[in-house]
Amino acid sequence: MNSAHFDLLLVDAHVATMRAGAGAYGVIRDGAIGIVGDAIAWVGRRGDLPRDVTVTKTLACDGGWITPGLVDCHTHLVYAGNRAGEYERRLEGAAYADIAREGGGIAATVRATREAGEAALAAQSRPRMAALATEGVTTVEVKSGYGLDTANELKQLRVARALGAELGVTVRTTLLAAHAVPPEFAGRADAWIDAVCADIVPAASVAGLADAVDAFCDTIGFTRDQTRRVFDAARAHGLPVKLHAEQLSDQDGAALAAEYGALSADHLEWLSPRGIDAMAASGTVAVLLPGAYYALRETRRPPVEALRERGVPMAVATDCNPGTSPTTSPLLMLNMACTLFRLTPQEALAGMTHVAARALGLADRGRLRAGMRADVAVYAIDEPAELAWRFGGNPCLGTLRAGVPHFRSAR
Ligand code: DI6
Ligand code: FE
Repeated sequence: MNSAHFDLLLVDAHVATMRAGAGAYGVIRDGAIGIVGDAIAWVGRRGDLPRDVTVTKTLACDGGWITPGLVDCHTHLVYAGNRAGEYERRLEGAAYADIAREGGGIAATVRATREAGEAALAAQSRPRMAALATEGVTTVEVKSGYGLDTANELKQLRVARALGAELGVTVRTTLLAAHAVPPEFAGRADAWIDAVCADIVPAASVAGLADAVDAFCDTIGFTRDQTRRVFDAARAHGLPVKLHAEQLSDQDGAALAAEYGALSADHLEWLSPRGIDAMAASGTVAVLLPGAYYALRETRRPPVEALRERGVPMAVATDCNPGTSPTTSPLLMLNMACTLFRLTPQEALAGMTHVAARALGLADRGRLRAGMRADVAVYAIDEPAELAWRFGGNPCLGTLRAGVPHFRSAR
């Protein structure tokens, strides 16, 4: 038998493998993980390591916990400008709709994003992606939707991909041209959807810049029929779909998404039993976004108990965006998912690892076992539930991304 060799061996840690059927969190106490290249070659108890194993580099994890690298499966983190002034005005009583009517809100972010060159847009967005990575994120989804014309939508997607390459984070890009009606099409939403379907979806597809297509189906977004047209265009280009569904009202969007075999339906505060049935039947992931719920002071929770009962997988994400979820803390979202939405800490961590990976169509990450991509996070915590229990502060010591160590302090 050939002797085993690992390029990297992680030791001095407990491991939350998140493997199915392996008990709570798939825990292995006093574990070790052997890495070869960009993949996990071995996971088990340290005492069970192959006796003749040779190792190029051993990395000690200070008695902490190793989890799968976090997957933030819903963000709008590439944008320019900020909306803090709008936040102050809203606290003084101004309505979101009034601000929008005066040219603020999403339109303000669209103006700033259009004005920014690619370098400026990257410079403003880089700290947000870096902050996610610092808390343990190794894969992040980034949506367009603040360009709202072909050139600027593609610019957002290019910047997202470039930042991922620069920071060593996997970036999955989603075209969200059907986020709002741009000023050039004011009062002509159907004409804008025509342009999205005829020009922008094909342009993003030909450029290879979109991994999926999303839309905002709501009273202040687009109708079910308009959403269907966007989905048909995506399907014609072989792109999977996702949907901002049932955030502010019930448009039966989740069922529409399920009809198209969507990877996910996201937000879901107003999700109906019919929508739950449709998602359960199609295997569409429910992406829960407690940051937006919190920031909008919503009181209607997504139907977590019913989703759980029907076996609909639940993911948790930051929704990082300047209007309704200005956060770059995935760990705070784990806390909010439990405190506000009543997920268990284990469900929340699953929701930001393997379930989130599924919401992006990625089967090679999110659980720790041989053959998976070597994306892991290391935390200075005493037990896995601590990740959801605390809020504020960052116990992440570092990550491996495709086997490459990124640690806060030398080791
Ligand atoms: N739902 C949201 O909460 C954000 N987009 C969406 O479709 C809001 C985006 C913004 O206000 O900039
Ligand atoms: Fe969103």
